[in-house]
Amino acid sequence: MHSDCIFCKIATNEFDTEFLYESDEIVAFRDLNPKAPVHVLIIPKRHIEKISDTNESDALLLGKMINAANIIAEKENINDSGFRLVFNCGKDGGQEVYHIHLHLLGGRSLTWPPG
Ligand code: DGP
Repeated sequence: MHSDCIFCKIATNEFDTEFLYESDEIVAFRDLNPKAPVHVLIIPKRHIEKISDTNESDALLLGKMINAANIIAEKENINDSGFRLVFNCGKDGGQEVYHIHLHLLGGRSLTWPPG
């Protein structure tokens, strides 16, 4: 828990955030500034700054985050229409919050490449 990290505070439910998914290691909640009709952030409860800080020992956690995204996509009814999973990393990756989060975006046709 990093006391100055907004996502650590969300993970410990300091703000009474509605969780779409929760396990002992992971929580998921809706993005404050949604870029699509469904825009959910899946985060580990453990503070990790950047996806580039992870290594093989985090493989199970990262796999569980993708599994959580699949479960949420099913609940949000975007499994058949499709969706996108994104980790932004660092300055050029457009990362704003330095606690890793997997974006789940869906509910509309997404363009490629992203801006
Ligand atoms: P990124 O650019 O990948 O670091 O995305 C950060 C996302 O986090 C951005 O889409 C907005 C969202 N966000 C930032 N602060 C909060 C917050 O306090 N609550 C929620 N629900 N989302 C937030």
